[in-house]
Amino acid sequence: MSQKTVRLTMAQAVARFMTAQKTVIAGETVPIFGGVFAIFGHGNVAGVGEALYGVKDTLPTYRGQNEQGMAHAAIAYAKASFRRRFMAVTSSIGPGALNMVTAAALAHVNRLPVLLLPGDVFANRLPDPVLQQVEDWGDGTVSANDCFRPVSRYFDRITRPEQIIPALRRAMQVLTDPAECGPVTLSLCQDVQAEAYDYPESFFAEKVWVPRRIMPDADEFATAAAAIKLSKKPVIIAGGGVLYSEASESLAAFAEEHGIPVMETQAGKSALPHGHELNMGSVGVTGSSASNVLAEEADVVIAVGTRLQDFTTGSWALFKNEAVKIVGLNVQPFDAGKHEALPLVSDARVGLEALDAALMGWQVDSDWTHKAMREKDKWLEAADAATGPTNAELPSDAQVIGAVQRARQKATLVCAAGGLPGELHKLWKADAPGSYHLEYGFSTMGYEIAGGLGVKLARPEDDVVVMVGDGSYMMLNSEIVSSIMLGAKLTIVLLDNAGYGCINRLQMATGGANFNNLLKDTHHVTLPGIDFAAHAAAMGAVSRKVGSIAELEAALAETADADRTTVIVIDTDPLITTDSGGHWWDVAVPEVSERSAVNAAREGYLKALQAQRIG
Ligand SMILES: Cc1ncc(C[n+]2csc(CCOP(=O)(O)OP(=O)(O)O)c2C)c(N)n1
Ligand SMILES: [Mg+2]
Repeated sequence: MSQKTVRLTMAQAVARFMTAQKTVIAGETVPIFGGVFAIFGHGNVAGVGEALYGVKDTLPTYRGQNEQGMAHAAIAYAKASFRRRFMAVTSSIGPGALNMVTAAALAHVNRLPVLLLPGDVFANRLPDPVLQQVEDWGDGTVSANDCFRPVSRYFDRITRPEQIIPALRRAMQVLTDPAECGPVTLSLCQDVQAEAYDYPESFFAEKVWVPRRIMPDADEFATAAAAIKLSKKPVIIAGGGVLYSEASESLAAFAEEHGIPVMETQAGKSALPHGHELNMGSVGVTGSSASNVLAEEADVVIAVGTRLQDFTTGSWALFKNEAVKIVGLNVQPFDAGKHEALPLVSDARVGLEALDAALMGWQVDSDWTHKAMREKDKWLEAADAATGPTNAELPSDAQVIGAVQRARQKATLVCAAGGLPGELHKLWKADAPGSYHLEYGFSTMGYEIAGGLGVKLARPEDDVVVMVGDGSYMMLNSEIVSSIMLGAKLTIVLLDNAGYGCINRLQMATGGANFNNLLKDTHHVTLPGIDFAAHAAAMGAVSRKVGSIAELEAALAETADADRTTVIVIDTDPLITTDSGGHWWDVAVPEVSERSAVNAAREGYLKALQAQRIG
């Protein structure tokens, strides 16, 4: 067979292949790769670097400051694009590569596509050991990049140039599959990046990827529909899958037609507008009182596109109805069948629309729907009380959230770790689908600012507001520089409570002494007094420190039109959180301790465990 070929290096083949992959967004064919984040070193500068230069006008390369940060940005880009578009990230070998492992795990947990292209050691092994090579004297095939295996959906090491052909094909299948999607790692041996091969021209033909919408199985569907029809007190839990399937309208129609209240996970929040009368808000450990009261009584829980992690299920103690049945509507069978659920493997939109049609004419008893609406009103009153203006010298996180919400009503909010996610889950009023972007699958400190950059690249028109604690800021803030370089303006609101407030509270709740969380409780010779505004200014950001909620609102209004990333710092109280709503969370308390507070907490813990549904 005489196929037309083109002689390219393996790295050039990777770059060229990426430029040929397309998708359709709003009727327009666009590149499926939004770009490549790159930090070069040995192991990628000569091979991948040369290849990316060659395609820079069609596939832009962005220089980040830290490999983990770049990968966070790339992953956030995919999440903000509802997984319809994604990015690649390339690193040198050794430390550069391993800096991406945490991000790979983040993408794995959150089911988000990203193509990781770390450099690897020489396939020919002749110059071994090279700089930054982890030598394994028991196994010649192992390199540092094997760390990516458990946190990649697909991993391959490319030791011959032609291997990249099946590897990239498999990579695209995984990146675009709604059930399998997650991080793909192609570990590119540095000598092989530079080796040439006669690649078939057809390998670089344009390919347009359209999302696959999985239809339900007839038997599973009949069982699920029958269970819902028999229910008296059904609820819907909307997870991230609702957003990725762009199923908000179908969800609203289904809930309205049948009178079923909807509650949202962290990844699912903004599936319905907060003002929708059937949107009960957050559910679970950081749930609204409305959601949690209903979830306790529910006889059928229609779990749509959710992993049902412990924050959603209150560590499986939330659903108190003995007869409760879960219907697991999910593209991924692994999730659909969790906890004795009746699995309904399907795309969320297709599944909801099919259920709607099958249940046409059936409505839940209106008492249940009215109860939901009353509970929602009660919750809104409590939430408004928590977020209202204040003159307090040290405001709460909730009061800062209220100020941000009042000043930037249309903001797209980004956050990941600390005390803020719980407060935002309860209190942030999200409107448009995707306007609430929480990384709470892995809850990675340091995702916030880098993630904000990815969101802004994916949605340049959005007013992207990042809320971040002092601890997360200290862990990873350097992509502020990238955001300024790229003209990707972020508004960063930094809540400085001088330490790890949420872990300090958790420590107290489990009977622990205040120890090693707030800066004042750490072993130190000098107590740090970090000037965050000066730090951000030094990186080129517009920055200021404000002394009150009123000043914060004014600063947010004033900087709305700033031409670059802006950091606004406010001191907050580390001890206050919103009492209303919420649910127990399983955190194991020591069985024996010399501290009486720990013993008391242990007693409470054992009682709480009795409510846990095992299965
Ligand atoms: C990378 C990483 N390390 C550790 C943790 C555990 N952890 C969760 S929140 C937190 C403290 C966050 O501090 P800060 O950002 O100041 O927020 P605060 O708790 O004060 O609201 C820690 C240590 C984590 N989630 N991620
Ligand atoms: Mg803090």
